[in-house]
Amino acid sequence: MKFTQDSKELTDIARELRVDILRMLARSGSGHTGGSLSCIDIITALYFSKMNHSPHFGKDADRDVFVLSKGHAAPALYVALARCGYFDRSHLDSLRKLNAILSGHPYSPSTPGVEVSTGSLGQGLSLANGIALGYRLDGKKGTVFCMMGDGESQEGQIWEAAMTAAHYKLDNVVGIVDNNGLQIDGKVSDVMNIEPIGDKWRAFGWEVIEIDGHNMESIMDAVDRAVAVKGKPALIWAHTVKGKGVSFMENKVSFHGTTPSADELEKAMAELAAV
Ligand SMILES: Cc1ncc(C[n+]2csc(CCOP(=O)(O)OP(=O)(O)O)c2C)c(N)n1
Repeated sequence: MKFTQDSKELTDIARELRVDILRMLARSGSGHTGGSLSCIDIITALYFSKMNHSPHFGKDADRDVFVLSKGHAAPALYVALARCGYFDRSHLDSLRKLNAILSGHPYSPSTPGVEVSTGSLGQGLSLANGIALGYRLDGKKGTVFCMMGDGESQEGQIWEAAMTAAHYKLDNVVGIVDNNGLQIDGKVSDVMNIEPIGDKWRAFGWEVIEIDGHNMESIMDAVDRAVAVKGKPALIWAHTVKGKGVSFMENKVSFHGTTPSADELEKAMAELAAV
């Protein structure tokens, strides 16, 4: 695994991970494309630049922890973990297959590097809070990053957890909202509007940092700023595009839970190769 602070290099890694995501989803024929592509730049910045982690760390190390609360975007996590050496890349060929180590949603007992099982929307931030409180009790230094969806932010448990993190002044928790504007069957603003989302998190006692979630320099700067916040939790409110990186998938709700056909994969590969 290589760590880098170079945003151009990270952008290249993110593009390669997009290729891995699309190939694994096309092969599987089942899984979530749009929301995996929208969060991959942020996951790249965390796993290849900002998080203190390694497949060789023991569970009791002072490591940073990543919780993918929007668990349906598991492909984005899996390609990063594979490239970081948590498991062999050949496993990417068996996503969602019987007895495979890569389930449709992160399942910690079977996948090395997956810290907690997630996918029932709304629960990840509560898990992150619990890990962060444990870290505080144990005097550990790591930060717990929790990636949520904007559609997921309609879940009440998110807001209970937002209160909890602020109440306990969990400055070792960093929330990230992958704000791509779409959910399973339409616009988030039509299904159940969550705006003004930044004001809501602020009112719950969080520091809020608003960014373009596809600009690598902004992402890296936001992570540094969020980790540096003291006395309260921080939220990175990241504006993203569902299906980002493949023109005919961008902002298409139909690609929420569908995978590329052979033709679509070929077109997507050509686009990504041309970048
Ligand atoms: C409790 C629960 N209800 C419903 C679902 C089914 N589901 C999976 S993804 C999704 C939409 C999530 O939207 P968002 O958080 O915006 O995800 P993204 O656009 O980033 O893919 C839903 C309703 C679920 N996984 N968990």
